Order: sequence, then C-alpha cells, then structure tokens
Amino acid sequence: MIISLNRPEVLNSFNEFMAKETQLALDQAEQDPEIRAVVLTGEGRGFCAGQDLQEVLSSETNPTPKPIQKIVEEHYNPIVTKIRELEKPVIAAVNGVAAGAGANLALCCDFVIAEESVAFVQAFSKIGLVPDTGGTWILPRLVGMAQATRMMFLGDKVMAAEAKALGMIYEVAEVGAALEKAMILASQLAVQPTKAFGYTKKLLNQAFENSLSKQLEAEAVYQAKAGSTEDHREGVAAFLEKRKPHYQGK
Ligand code: T3D
Repeated sequence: MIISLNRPEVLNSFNEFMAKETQLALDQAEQDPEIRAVVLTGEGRGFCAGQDLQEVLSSETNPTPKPIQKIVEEHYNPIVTKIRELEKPVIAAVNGVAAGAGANLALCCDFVIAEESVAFVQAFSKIGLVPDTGGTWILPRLVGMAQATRMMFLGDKVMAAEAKALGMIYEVAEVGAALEKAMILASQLAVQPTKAFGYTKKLLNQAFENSLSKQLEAEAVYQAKAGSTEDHREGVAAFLEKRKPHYQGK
C-alpha cells in the first residue's frame, strides 16, 4: 500500500483532514490481509513540513482553532501509535524536506529512505514548541542524546547523508529515486513472513524499556506465536526440501 501525503502547495503540512485520512489509511493497512507492506511518501517537492501553521491560528474561516494539546493527541499521536503497532513493515520514502512532525513521522517508520537533497529539521524550537510525534522517544534511540539534543535545540538541517552516517535513517537515494527504492524494498518485504515481522516490531517497541529478563520472556512469547504460523511451517519445509519458501503472511 502506498500512502501519499497530498497537500504539496504547503509541503504536505498536516491539517486535521489529512491527519484523519492518514489514520484511516493506516487502519485499512492493518485490516486488509492483502496489504503486506506500507510505503509512506509525499507529493511534490516536500515529504511533510509538520503541522499546518495556518490551521492553528484563529482566522475568519477558523475562529476557534483546536487547542494544541488536542491537535497532538488527536492528530499525531494516533498516527505514530498506528505505525508502531502495525504488524507489517512501514517504509518512509522521503522525497523532500521533512520538518517538525513531518521529520518525526518519517523516523517512526521501520525503514527510512531519503533522497540525498532531503533535510530533516526538528523545526519545533524555531517556533517555541517542543518536539512531538514521537520525536523525543525515537530520536535519542536512533542517534543518542547528544545528537538528539543538538537537533532539537538548534533546529538545524540534517541532510540525508549525515542522517545515514548517524544511524538515523536506513538508506540514501538519488534525487527522485526514494519512492522507487522504497517500492523495491516493499516488494521484497511483502513476500516474507509478515507475521514474524509484526511480532519483531512488538519486541523492538519494548526493547529499550524492558530488563533483559523481561525481554527474554517477551521473546519466548512471540516466538511461540511465530512458531505457530503457517509461514514458519512453510519456511522449515522449504529449507528441508531445498526450495524457495512461499510465504503467505499467515
Ligand atoms: O498545533 C501545533 O502546532 C502542535 C503540533 C506541532 C507539530 C509541528 O509539526 S510544529 C512544526 C511545524 N512546522 C514548521 O515549523 C516548519 C515550517 N516550514 C519551514 O520551516 C519551511 O517551509 C521548510 C524548512 C520546511 C521548507 O522551506 P522551503 O524554503 O523549502 O519552503 P517554503 O518556501 O518555506 O515553503 C513552501 C510553501 O509551503 C510556503 O507557502 P507559499 O509561500 O509558497 O504560499 C510555506 O508557507 C508553506 N509551508 C511550509 N511549511 C508550512 C507551510 N504552510 C503551513 N504550515 C507549514 N508548516
């Protein structure tokens, strides 16, 4: 499934409608067994510039804008939760600038492929806000406290090559090639044992909070689940029969 953020005139910054549509698309990705990998990208020259800053201002057409806390709780938090909880791989194909919530949206995906011209910007401090959309959770885990603090306090542009060197993203693509690369990866992932990927995500989500003993317990529980899938049986049979496995995500 490809989810494409589509408000290119404002670099795909999020208004309420796009946030709700993104949530619905992720629900569909969860419910449809035919969907076995998701690619998230943006239309036009940007990936996503975070919150639509027009929408938070009071205006004639929007005299009582939603309070910020509600925007974060109702627009962004469900999107991040749905991506992290989705038991299928999610790839961000970052085709252009990723700023504010847009940067952290990309970073919470399982794979991030960014074009070499892409800048990731923790733009929040520039407008007197704190990072949201899971940034304070994911970024220190990806790059460590020192670099996360630098990005969040300085709000400087981190180009794709630096992001890769810091371990913040998976891959750099040539300009114009992020979606193509992401689709190649998605095609590979979509024929793998999807349930095992889903359980691996569950384990990774807990990895930094659990003690070793808790994590070992969780691995045993999810291994039992994976071990009872059709794909596990198929994987073992294919190995023993010296043939390629045919996984169905079941
Ligand atoms: O409710 C809450 O506020 C809580 C939620 C917070 C979550 C957040 O994401 S807070 C952070 C919000 N985002 C930003 O502060 C980023 C703002 N944008 C920028 O700093 C720059 O646009 C970029 C660095 C992303 C890209 O710069 P550049 O020079 O490539 O493009 P540009 O010319 O600035 O933008 C192009 C157009 O998009 C422009 O409109 P125009 O002049 O062509 O009519 C610009 O106003 C519009 N645009 C870009 N970002 C936003 C936006 N319009 C509304 N909201 C935006 N976030």
